[in-house]
Amino acid sequence: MSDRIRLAIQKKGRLTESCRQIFNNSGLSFDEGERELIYTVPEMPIDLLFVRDDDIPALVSQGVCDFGIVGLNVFEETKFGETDNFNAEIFAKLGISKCRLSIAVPKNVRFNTLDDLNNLKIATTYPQIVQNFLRGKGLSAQIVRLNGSVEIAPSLKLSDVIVDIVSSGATLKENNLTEVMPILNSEAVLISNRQISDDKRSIANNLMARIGRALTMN
Ligand code: PRT
Ligand code: ZN
Repeated sequence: MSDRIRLAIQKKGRLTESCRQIFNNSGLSFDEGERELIYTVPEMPIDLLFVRDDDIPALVSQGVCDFGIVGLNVFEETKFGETDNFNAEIFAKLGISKCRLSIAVPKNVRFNTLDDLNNLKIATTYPQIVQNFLRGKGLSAQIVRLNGSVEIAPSLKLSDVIVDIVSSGATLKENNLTEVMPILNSEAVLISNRQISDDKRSIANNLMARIGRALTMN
């Protein structure tokens, strides 16, 4: 078997450090060198491609990479946005980088039931997930898409409420926002192209077996 798998990893961010720890704890080298786009893992038939996390689902869907490690939030957002030709699926949940995508409201906004969202402006980096959630609940609201600093949208009058990633809750607190409801529980997931060969699938299974202990230690 001469196949190698190409695995997309976040170049610089929260998932990069977690991935490095898991690889190193499993006896696998990991180096997202500044010069090289692709890193050849010497201990296993795996090549790492370092990219922005938002690009990972599409790279896997298009078959540029066989696998990728990405937050479920980013995977779902891309999947809902590309319903027709989306060709990636979850291979394994990794149980790390846990967080939730939640609705949060400022003190001046009354929120007792989900119906209170009707006709409000919601700022978020995840418009597809929010739209899908609203549709499922029979609600309609205006979505304002922001790429960052979503938590300041209500104070700038850009929106009434927000839907954003929450971990400890400190960011919401600093911005006088109250978390009222999670709409997605997220964690890092290993995703794969739907048409990978059995040989490549078997390499990924070997990788999961090898990193399994490091994942439970995390
Ligand atoms: O540059 P690139 O596009 O690759 O990275 P990025 O800036 O888009 O992503 P990054 O590195 O911030 O996060 C990568 C993934 O980590 C996310 O997609 C999530 O799946 C996961 N993750 C886990 C988080 C958090 N925890 C988290 N706390 N992602 C973001 N946050 C941010 C959140 O947006 C908010 O601003 O942290 C703040 C809230 O944290 P608390 O602890 O104050 O609640
Ligand atoms: Zn990103």
